[in-house]
Amino acid sequence: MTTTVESGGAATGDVAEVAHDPAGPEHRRGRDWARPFGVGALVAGASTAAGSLVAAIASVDSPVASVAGVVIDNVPNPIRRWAIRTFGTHDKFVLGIGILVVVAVVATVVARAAATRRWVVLTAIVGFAAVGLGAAERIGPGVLLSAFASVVAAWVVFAVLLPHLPRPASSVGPGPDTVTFSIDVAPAAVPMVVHRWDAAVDRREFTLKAGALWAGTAIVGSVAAAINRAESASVTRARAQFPEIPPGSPDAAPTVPGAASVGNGAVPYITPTKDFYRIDTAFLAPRVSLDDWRLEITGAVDRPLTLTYDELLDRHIVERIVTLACVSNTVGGELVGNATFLGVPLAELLDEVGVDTAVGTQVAMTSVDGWTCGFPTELALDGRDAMVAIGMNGEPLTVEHGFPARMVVPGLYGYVSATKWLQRIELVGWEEFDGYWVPLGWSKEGPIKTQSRIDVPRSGADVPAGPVVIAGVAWAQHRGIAKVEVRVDDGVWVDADLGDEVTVDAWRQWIHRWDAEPGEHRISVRATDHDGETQTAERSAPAPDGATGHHTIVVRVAP
Ligand SMILES: Nc1nc2c(c(=O)[nH]1)N[C@H]1C(S)=C(S)[C@@H](COP(=O)(O)O)O[C@H]1N2
Ligand SMILES: [Mo]
Repeated sequence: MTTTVESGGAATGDVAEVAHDPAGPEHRRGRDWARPFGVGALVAGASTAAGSLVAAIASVDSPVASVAGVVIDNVPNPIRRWAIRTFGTHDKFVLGIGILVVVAVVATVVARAAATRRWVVLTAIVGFAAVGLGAAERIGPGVLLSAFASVVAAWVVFAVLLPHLPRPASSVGPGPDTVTFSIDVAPAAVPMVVHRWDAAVDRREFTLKAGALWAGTAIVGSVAAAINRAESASVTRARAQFPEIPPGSPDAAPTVPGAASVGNGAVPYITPTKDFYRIDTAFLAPRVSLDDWRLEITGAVDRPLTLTYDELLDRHIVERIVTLACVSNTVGGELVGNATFLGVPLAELLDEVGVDTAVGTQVAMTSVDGWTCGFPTELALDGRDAMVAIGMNGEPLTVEHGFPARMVVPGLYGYVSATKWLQRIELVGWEEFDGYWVPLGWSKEGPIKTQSRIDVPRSGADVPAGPVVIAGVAWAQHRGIAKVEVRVDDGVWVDADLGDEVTVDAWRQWIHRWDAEPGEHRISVRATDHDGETQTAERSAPAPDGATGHHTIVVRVAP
């Protein structure tokens, strides 16, 4: 910068601060939108690139992708049809561009206003971050980091370029190319400082800085795109190779009759993947490349085996409906979900390698990210549908749920069995090895406890007097649910109607029609499994082996 500061003579070096205004007369007419637009476009580009890079690394939706998702979900049908008709399969690309244009326009206005009111920038950035986060399907570290990266990028662009933006005419100093500034000095001498401003130099500086920022944006954006392409190459391949099981064959998932769902606002029988709870210790979900991935089966076995993805797919594939549950789920909590899983039966893999069952009494597993767990080998061989799963709800596993392969063992909590991003299965002695959570105070064995949950009405809801539907789910994986009962206040336990049982490995829905009387009421639920065991009322915390107690809600019935 060629700014020179000339003292009017009185100041002797105690200059505290120069009110700095290198923007020159040509930008002072209040009509120039070129530079604000230059800044606005860069803000849109840089923040999108930075957000996308972090999102790509974390395999979450970037803020722009989240907003696009919300738009797609909420756009009125006529507009949706018009967009598909007009843009065809490019509709999402056009939507992305549209979002960028909106951001650029808003940022342009902000940049212009910010010449005199710098707080506008902060407000706008906070606003953008709020919209991006508000649109996110689920807020986790990846989404937060991605939004943060966008914010930082926008802030950098503003910080670097705002000094070159036009100021309103009122701040114009005397003369065509000199500007007068006041400076604070101590002691109270009041000098005049002449700042020689050079329009050509300023233009060059603006152009250089903007060019550098665009170059950075392009690099960051290309890296993000490359990462996304790399993942989509693996996912595309997994999709292309996704096995099809003829419906009706014993390998196919059982069909879900309509009567498995009770409707009336209860959760869907099959949990959509995007709503499926996610629990793991991975700060960023590992992104596994199919080309590099191997599954090793080793330990106390006769013929250790290392499988590529293709080799795994070459084996016998089945699809089953299994309800996964997290040991950390509190009574009435949502860390439970039901999905169809497709994969290779674990028993057949163990048969192939030849397990020494006297020595290898534990199926120990390690994930790509170094997480471990283990469960008794006998449970892998007792006929249950334990599998190395590669598919969930008819698609390859998502990155969050363990792409490319995970373990699923019906009847066991996830922390002892459901290894995502599975890398190694090792047959070891029961005493020889403890999985990740065991030394941290969780039980070594983790059979799922019988549980039931009320989903409608919500606790604390106001309901009308008269007929009220109470409904929910109950689970006792691999034993199956035989009975669900509901109790209002201190009344008797009344049998609820059960949805069809699709498999003993999955939850069962239930519904009860209650004739509600005015006042505040407590509603409880309890389930009984096919072994005849009824859920205990005794409340216990999730640690060390799963919460117990009856889910109880309170509702107010209007008079
Ligand atoms: N690699 C890895 N796999 C893991 C975990 C983990 O932390 N890391 N958590 C387990 C736990 S505690 C549960 S409850 C299930 C959850 O699976 P989901 O996220 O697909 O619902 O994954 C299991 N598999
Ligand atoms: Mo869990």
